[in-house]
Amino acid sequence: MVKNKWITLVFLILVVIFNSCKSKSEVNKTRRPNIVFIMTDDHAYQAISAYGHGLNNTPNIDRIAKEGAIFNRGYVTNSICAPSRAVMLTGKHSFVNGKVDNVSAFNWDQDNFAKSLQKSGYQTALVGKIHMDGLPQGFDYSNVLPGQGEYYSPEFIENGVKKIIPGYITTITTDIALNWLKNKREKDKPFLLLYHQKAPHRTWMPEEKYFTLFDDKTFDPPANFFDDYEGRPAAATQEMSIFNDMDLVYDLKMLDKEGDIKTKYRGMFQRKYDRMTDEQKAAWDAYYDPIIADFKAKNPQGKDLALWKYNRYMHDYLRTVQSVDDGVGQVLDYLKENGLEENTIVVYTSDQGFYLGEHGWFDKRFMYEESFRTPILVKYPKEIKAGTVIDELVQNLDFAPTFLDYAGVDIPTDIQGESLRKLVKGEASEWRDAIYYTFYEFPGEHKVKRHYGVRTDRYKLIHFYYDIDQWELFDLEKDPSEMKNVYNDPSYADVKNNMHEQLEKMRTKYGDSDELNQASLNRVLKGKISNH
Ligand code: SGN
Ligand code: CA
Repeated sequence: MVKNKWITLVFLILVVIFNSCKSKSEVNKTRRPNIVFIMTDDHAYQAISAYGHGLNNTPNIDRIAKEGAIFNRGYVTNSICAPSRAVMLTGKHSFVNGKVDNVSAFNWDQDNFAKSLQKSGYQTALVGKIHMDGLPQGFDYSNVLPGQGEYYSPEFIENGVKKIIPGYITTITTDIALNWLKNKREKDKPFLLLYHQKAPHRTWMPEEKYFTLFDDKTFDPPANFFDDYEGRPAAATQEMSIFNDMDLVYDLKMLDKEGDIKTKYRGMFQRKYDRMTDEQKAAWDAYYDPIIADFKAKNPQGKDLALWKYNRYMHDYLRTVQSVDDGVGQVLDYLKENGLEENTIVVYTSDQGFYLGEHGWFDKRFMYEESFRTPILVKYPKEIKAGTVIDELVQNLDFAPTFLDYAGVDIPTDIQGESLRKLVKGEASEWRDAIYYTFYEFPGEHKVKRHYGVRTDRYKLIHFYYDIDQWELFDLEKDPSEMKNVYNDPSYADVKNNMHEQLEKMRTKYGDSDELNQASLNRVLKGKISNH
C-alpha cells in the first residue's frame, strides 16, 4: 500500500514536470514574432515622405520609420520585378536562383524563407502581386494576381482558383490581407503575411477618391530632367524617356472620345478603361475629360510638352501611392487594435526604386541610384528603437536571412544575404563595404542594356555588355546624380583600379562570371526564353 502511494506520487511529479516543459516550449513558440512583409511595385523612395523629398505625404508608411527604423541605403540586386521577388524569397542573387529577368521561369521547388518558416510552425500567406507563374510554394494561403494585374476589376487566383473581383486593386488587396488576418489566421501560431501591392506600377490609374489630389500642385522636375547623356552611351539608347516614350493615352490618360489622339497604345488603354463599371467610367470621365479638352486646346510642344507630361505622370503616380498608404494604415491599425503590435515585425519595401523624372525617365532597370535604391522601413517594437536610422549598405538579398534569424530558424549556409537583425539593433561589429548588381533583360522592353557593377560607400563601377562594351565610374560624393562618367579621367586612375578589384572580389564571393552571363544569353538566343 505504502509502496503504491510512492509510485503514484513519483508518477504525478513526472506528469507535472513533463507538462511544465511542454507548456514552456509552447510559450516560446507562440512568442516568436509575426511578420508582415509589405511590398509595393515601383515605389520610388522619393515618393515616401519619411525620406524627405517633399513630393507627397505618406503618414502611414512614415509611421513604420517613426516607430522603428529607416534604411537610407537599401538596394536591390537586379532592378526589375519578378527577379527582385525571387531574390527576396531565396536570399540568393539572380544568377544563383535562376530568375534573371521577368520572362524566364522561376523554379518554385528551390528553398525559400516562407517554406522554412512554414516548416518551423508558422502559418503563412501571400496576398497580391507575385509576378511568377506556378502555384506559390511555402504558403498555406495564397491569393495572387496573374502577371501584372489590373487596376480596375482585377482578377485574383485564390489557392489556384481564378476569379474577377469588382473594385479597385489596392483596396481589394488590402481587404484580402485584412480578411486573412481577421478570419483565416490561426491565433495559436506565429504568422507570416506577404502583403504585396501592384501599385504604383504603370499605368498609374488612381482610385476615384484621389482623382483631384495634387490638382493645385505643379511639380518642378529634377535638375537633370533634360540630361543629354554625354559620356554615357548606354544611358542614351534606352526607351524610358518621359518626353519620347510616354504614350499620351496609355500612360497619360488622354483617351479623347473624338478619337483624335491616335497613339501606339491607345487600344491597350481602351481595354483597361473598359474594365470599369459605368459608374466608375462616369467618375473617370468627369475628371479626365476637362484635362483632355484643355490639352487639345493648348497643344503644348517641345519643352512645354515635356513639362506637361512630367506633371501628368507625377499626378497619377502619386495618387496611386496614396491608396497604398491608406492600406498600410489599415493594416497597422489592425495590428494595434488586436494586441499584435508589440510582437509583429512590419517591413515596408518596393521591388525596386523608380525614376520620377531623374535623367528624364520613368521606369527602372539601371544601376543608377534612383532605381538601384529601394525604400526599406522596418518596425518591431520589441527589439528596434523608435527613430533608428541605418546608413549601411543593405540589399533585398538580406530579407530572407533576417526573417529566419528573427524566427529562430537556422539560416542555410548557401543563403547569400546577411541578417539585418544585429545591424538594426546597433550591435553589428562589422558590415559589408560593397554591394553587387546584375541586370539581364536585354533585348527587352525599354531597351536598357545588360550590365553588372559594384557600389561602395563613395564610388560606383558599371560594365555594360552584350552589344556594347562600356565602363562607367561615378564619384557619388561629388556627383550624386551620376552625370559625369570619370572612368577615363586620369585623376581617378587609382580609384578605377580599386573598384575593378572590388568588382572581382564581389564576383568571386557570390559566384558570378562572364561565363554565367554568356550562358544566360545563350538561353535567350536559342529562343528558350523569348525576351520580347
Ligand atoms: C510592364 C510595363 C513596363 C515595365 C515592365 C516591368 N509595361 O511590361 O513599363 O518596365 O512591366 O515592370 S506595361 O505596358 O505593361 O505597363 S516590373 O515592375 O513588372 O518589373
Ligand atoms: Ca516593379
